[in-house]
Amino acid sequence: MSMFCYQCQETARGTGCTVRGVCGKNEEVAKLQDLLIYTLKGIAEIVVKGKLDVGKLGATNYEVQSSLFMTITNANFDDGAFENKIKEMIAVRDELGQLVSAADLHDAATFTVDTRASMLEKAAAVGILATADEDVRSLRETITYGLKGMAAYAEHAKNIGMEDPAVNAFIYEALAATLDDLLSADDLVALTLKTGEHGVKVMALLDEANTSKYGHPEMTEVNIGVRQNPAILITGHDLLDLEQLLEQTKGTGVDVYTHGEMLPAHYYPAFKKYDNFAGNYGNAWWKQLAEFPSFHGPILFTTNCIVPPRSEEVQGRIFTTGSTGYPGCKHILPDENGKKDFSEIIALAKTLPAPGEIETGKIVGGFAHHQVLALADKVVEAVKSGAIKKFFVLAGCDGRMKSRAYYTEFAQKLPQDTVILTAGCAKYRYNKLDLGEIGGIPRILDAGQCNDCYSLAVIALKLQEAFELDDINDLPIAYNIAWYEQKAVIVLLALLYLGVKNIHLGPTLPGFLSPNVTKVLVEKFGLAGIDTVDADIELFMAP
Ligand code: SF4
Ligand code: SF3
Repeated sequence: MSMFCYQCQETARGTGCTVRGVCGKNEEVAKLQDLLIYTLKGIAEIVVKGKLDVGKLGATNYEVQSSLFMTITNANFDDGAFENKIKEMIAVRDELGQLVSAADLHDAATFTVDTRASMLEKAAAVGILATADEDVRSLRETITYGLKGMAAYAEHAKNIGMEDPAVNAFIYEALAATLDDLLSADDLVALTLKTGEHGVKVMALLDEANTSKYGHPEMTEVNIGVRQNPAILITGHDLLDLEQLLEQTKGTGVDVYTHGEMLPAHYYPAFKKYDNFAGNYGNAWWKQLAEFPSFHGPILFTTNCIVPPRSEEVQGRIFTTGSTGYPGCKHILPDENGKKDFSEIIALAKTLPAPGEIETGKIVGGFAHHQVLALADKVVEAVKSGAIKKFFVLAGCDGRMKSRAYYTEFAQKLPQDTVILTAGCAKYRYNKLDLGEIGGIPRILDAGQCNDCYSLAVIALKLQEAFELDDINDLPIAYNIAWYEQKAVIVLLALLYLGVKNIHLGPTLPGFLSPNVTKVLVEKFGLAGIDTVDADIELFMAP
């Protein structure tokens, strides 16, 4: 076996990618990612054992979090970027290591490597399978993947100037715990839930950061057709990158379109002032190979998901920034004030044709907690009158597996007196269907990006209050969540921490959940997979 990775929904045979990632990640990148994670665990060990004050670690907190973010599925395929990051983080680790006695530190906190070859050799010994016990490995990886999602959201919030000391400290605590052989499976189950608790905190933090800077998302119609100007496509989740791009393209004659998870940016009041913010082009991340050729203009990746481009023509138009990277594509770094210079992208856009039309029309979104709570009276009334029988949280990620057609069919077959609450790129499976309205409330309410699942939790908690229920599970809300990468893992853990039961997760259960860990999740939380659409709808709609 040359590599082992089972962190995403597409993992080979549902058990693990062992030769090359289904995502396109090669053996070398997989191993360098393993070693980077191991190095971060070493830093965490020093921070925890040395009782270092996390609040005084300054840039290290951000560096650790963006390193975790780099290893999320489809974020970064650049082996050179990982080699450099490992070297940087080892230097950070060794500087911190001087503050504690090396005698009782784990190998992760002291190992040395200098060349690429020595990195790969070390990586082979410290990867996922180095934990022999299947259940301990499963729990350690569940926690680590949750931390990757948490770090991604923390990084976005920090880019906008906000951080939560409790989240920063927890990331070290939990990373260090994954090295501790004395922890039992029960200890690790408890830590998994604590990861969910901090998942709620980090999503609340990012919600606060985004809404305090860009306003509360509001009901918005987004154009999905094209205009005649040259244009740039921006994708990923980072709103600060989008803001900088809009500022720099303003008045240049170059339009900006969103792709994938950047669509919800249109719902924020702050971005509506830009006349060149033209609309959304295309669908979820996995449609890149089909949709990028006809866009014609440059493409800026701010976060996952990158699909390795198949043509040199498209690759030549791709730029990356933040935690993303792709070999051969230009990576844009911020200056010391966080400003990114996108002039090269804008100049390239001016030389290229306008986007080719792939569809026309509009989609409606912007139903984050503030907007839905503004409609609360209407919603509560519709439930009381029986006009709305049930809400379905159909949030999460999209992916290329054929079996995900389930979600389109599920949305189509839901009874007319139900409403879909969505967030994340999973929405593209049904957000262009015309499902109508119930008393002025659209039957698909899109809250935003995957992190805006936080909004769905806030809405549920507010409805619980409005209906004076003791248990969140007594609400007429069912959860049928699609997952793909590790941000969905932190969203799932956050929902479990909030006490949400009977979540259905698909299209397949995570390969990293061992049979025993799955059993715990089934018994304790009623977690389930998906069946056929008809069987599931019948089950969900049963009184
Ligand atoms: Fe396989 Fe997913 Fe890991 Fe890629 S991220 S190597 S597809 S498990
Ligand atoms: Fe999608 Fe990659 Fe997860 Fe933010 S863009 S939800 S998969």
